[in-house]
Amino acid sequence: MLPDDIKMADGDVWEYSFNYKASVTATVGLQTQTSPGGYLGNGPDLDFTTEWQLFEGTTVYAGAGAFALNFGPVAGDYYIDNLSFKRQELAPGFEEETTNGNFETNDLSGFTLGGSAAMEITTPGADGTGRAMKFSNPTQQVNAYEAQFIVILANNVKMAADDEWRYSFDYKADQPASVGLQTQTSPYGYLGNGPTLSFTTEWQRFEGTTVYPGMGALSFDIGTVPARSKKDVH
Ligand SMILES: [Ca+2]
Repeated sequence: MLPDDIKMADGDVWEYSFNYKASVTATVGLQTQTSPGGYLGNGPDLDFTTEWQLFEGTTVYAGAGAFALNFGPVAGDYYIDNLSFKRQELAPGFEEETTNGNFETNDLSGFTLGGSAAMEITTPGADGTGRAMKFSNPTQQVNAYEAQFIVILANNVKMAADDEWRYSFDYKADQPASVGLQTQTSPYGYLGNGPTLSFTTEWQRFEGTTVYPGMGALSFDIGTVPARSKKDVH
């Protein structure tokens, strides 16, 4: 249970970790709850063994105020230690420079498309509730940049060499795919290539701090991905 009736909120960054083991081998589902007994959704499964393991996560479950380990199906003794939940505030001087980055409103002014790409809001979001963005490539292209989902930094801001930036998002796809990120001065203005993401069918979290001087937009280039593939970011 989180103290002081704290609830996780979209836009928060939470880090949590604990050690766990059991007297038996068992898969135990982690359940997110609004408060004890108040079902919210399902978190990851833990594969308990007789050895101590460390679980570390950063996913935010909006509305969560408690977590339960559902160990009813397997009889045994379960051990947990070093349990930690930490909410990280934005550091002084950091401002949010995405518009509707959690996709919970219909304001899509911070996003645009290039080439053959399409986008639509989908449910649920990465935390099992709320909404996420789904972008797709209806027609496989020759070049990756011929289908782009573009994130535009708010307020026409551009990264500067002496800035500090932190950025993060959750992402998954309906099939494994390698997708390059392209840095842009503004939508369609090629600046350079960012990291390549290995999408899988499970939500993953990307976190970065690299500064690309001049960058005002970031595109996900999916032109060469077969047409049935869809990408979700959150
Ligand atoms: Ca969301």
